[in-house]
Amino acid sequence: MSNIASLESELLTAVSSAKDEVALEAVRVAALGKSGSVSALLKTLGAMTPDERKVQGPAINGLKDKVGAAIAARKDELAASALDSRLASETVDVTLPVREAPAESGRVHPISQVIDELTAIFADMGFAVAEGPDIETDDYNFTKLNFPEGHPAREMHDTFYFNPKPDGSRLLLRTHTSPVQVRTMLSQKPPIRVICPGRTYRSDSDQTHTPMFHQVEGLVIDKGSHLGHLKWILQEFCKAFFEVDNVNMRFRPSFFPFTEPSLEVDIQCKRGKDEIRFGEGEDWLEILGCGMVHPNVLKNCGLDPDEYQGFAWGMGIDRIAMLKYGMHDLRAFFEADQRWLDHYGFRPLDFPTLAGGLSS
Ligand code: 2NL
Repeated sequence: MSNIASLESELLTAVSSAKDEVALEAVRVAALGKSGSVSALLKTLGAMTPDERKVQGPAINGLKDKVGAAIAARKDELAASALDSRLASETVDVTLPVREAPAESGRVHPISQVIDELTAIFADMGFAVAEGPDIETDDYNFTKLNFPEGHPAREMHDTFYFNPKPDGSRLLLRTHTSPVQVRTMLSQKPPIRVICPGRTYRSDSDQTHTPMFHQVEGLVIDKGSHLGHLKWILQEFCKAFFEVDNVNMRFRPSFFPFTEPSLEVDIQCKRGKDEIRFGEGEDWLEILGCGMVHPNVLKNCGLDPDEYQGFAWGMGIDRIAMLKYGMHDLRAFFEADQRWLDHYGFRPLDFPTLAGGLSS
């Protein structure tokens, strides 16, 4: 066998037995590299006679091309089998459950959920949301709301007071959200349609009362606002919030210093062992207080009671949240127990909307 023929069979065997791309590259360098065996043969052409070169030239170049082609083919083969083994080992199990993204694993507290729900309902009726500070003045929390100085009605609210200032005035934690409406009347011109959800504070603590709780109040001021409007708004609210087609409501006379007349509102319900249903039954459940804004309050807030009249209502958020979502112990709301929140909390990206469903 000639030199060339034996080198060829040696190189082709080395190429076909190269196990990976690194081994194949070593074969290439040993054959076609600068000091490779094929390159060495090519260099011998220069010293040959023209007749020898005519024969050896095509033979050596043929060897170079053949080995080059074999290396390229083996390279493709190795790349394909490397891909095959990756495809075989790196599988994705598409039947595994989707892992929750961190942004979705948190939960919305039921109070926040209920505030979002009632905001959606009242926004649909044209109400804006107003907010104010938790720390208030005696003037905004009581005096402007027609609680006269030294009047027993002030004692009805177990107020948390701060230490008096040198001038004798005392700040306090607001006992209701009404000061937000006072601020709204003082800073905006009628017509006014606002709801004021937020934290309120009273020094009271037992099974059904926590020192901090949540209220939502509503206020409408215009030239012709009357109790008929108020009844319609409350009825629509109750139907939407409790997600029933019909509610029966009962309006009973009551007293609040800031409204005249004042009314308390019950909705008809059926109490079961572990649930309460609205729109049926013979029981009554008190859910809110309301009335026509007292002329003194309008005056105190810069409005002429001969030109404007309005109505307002107030409702406990914690209680309606418990009613709607079947939570029995008010205190669990504020214990920040992760297990309670995992159970009763809401998914963060499910925003309540009237069209999409409030509690879905
Ligand atoms: C209740 C009763 C009520 C209001 C709140 C109000 C606010 C202004 C003027 C007049 Cl600025 N009224 N708010 C009116 C009636 C009742 O709350 O039982 N809340 C839990």
